[in-house]
Amino acid sequence: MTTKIKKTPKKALPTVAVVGLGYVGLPLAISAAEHGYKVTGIDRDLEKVLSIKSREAPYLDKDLNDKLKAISAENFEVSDNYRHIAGADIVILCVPTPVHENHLPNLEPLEQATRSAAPYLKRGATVIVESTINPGVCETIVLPILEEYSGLIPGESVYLAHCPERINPGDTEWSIDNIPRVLGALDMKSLSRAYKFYSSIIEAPIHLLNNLAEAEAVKVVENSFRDINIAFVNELAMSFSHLGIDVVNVIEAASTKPFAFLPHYPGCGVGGHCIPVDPYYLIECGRQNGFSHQFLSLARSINNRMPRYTVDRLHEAFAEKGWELKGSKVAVLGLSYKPGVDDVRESPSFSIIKEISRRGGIPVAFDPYVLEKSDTKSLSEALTSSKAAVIATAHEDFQSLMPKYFLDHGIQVVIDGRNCLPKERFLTSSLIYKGIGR
Ligand code: SAJ
Repeated sequence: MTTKIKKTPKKALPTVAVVGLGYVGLPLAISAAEHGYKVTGIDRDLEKVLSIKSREAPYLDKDLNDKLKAISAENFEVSDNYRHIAGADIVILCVPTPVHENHLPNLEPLEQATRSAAPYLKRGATVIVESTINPGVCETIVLPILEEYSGLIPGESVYLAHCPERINPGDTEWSIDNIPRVLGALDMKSLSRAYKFYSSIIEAPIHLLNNLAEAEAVKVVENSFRDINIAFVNELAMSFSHLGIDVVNVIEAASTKPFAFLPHYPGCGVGGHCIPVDPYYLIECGRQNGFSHQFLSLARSINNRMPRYTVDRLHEAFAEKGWELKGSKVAVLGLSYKPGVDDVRESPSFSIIKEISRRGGIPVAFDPYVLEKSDTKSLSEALTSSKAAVIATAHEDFQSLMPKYFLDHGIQVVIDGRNCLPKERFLTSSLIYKGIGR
């Protein structure tokens, strides 16, 4: 007699909707699809949606492109219409949280995404915010919108958690799979639902916090920590240049201390959608709650000053040559905010370009990763027409340049805004070489 073993039907995985398919949302959507979830990706940028539909990553990331191509259509659909999230068990908001020109937080994209998603939320859905926000945003901004536009009751028919993103664009070692995460939520039910999802797609530990505000605080603290440390070495760079001390040598020497020192490096400025942005969320949050973050604000002003300081170095070099910056062409090498990426958000390169123009110079920009915003189609072309070159992004293509290459193109001044060139080789050449703090 054979006993039929009744197979308990495998409980279908929750369905997932990811709103915002940029550096954060797209890797997350792909990872969830790879782990068997049925994922709907939403983005208001139709071009991006069509690119992803055709299985082409909308930004430079080879690894992601390969993963995207391997995802089946039934596991990952994309749309620019929020009605496609209807029925999703989990809805994850991964939209940008930038700052306005005046550095005040701009929560409009998050508010808009929440307003657009809320009417399509099913009863019992779990909403997770991955966007970087300051303490209090979930409680005072996201929750009221959810309640008003979905008609659902937080903690009863809709759940909310915050799991701040920790994507490091261009990093091949740390990816969404192995970066530890932190998670806070409205209540235990929200926490356990969100934890179940993340622990099913992430191999790394997930650190649970007591509430939404603690989780919101973690990310802005992480990135403010980085910003103040960069400001510290930028200030040292400006100070040590008066003492003839190479600050990079000092930092590298200090790094030999096996504890209680974490190296950061000076440069022509702090770009990206995280580091120069997140501290302003904490500064404004403090201000609204009666506290003035003087230290964070000072660090921001030091880092914001570095593009101008870089052009000061250029001006010094021109003075040494007896040249006028006014009317002179200057090649600005690098537009993206860090090496190996095509992301120009908050890039200091544009402040350098603006400052050169303000002083009457003629900037000629070139970035092999950002050709559409470059003034020339090649490095050689950018150098040929210029008297000087400023390295603003430490792309690999630039790090290998030697003095002869510059001299052969008529360049006699090199300002190394990322201290990425072999200083000794340049100092022994006929070029004037100046770094940032070296
Ligand atoms: N920078 C310096 N000196 C430094 C480090 C960075 O001037 O010592 C400048 C870079 O040139 C760049 C900007 O700061 O213009 C930001 O550089 P970043 O390496 O911090 O790159 P991001 O913005 O991609 O930061 C991300 C962040 N990840 C998340 O927010 C999830 C950040 O938390 C990480 O610490 C960082 O990657 C990292 O460690 O690479």
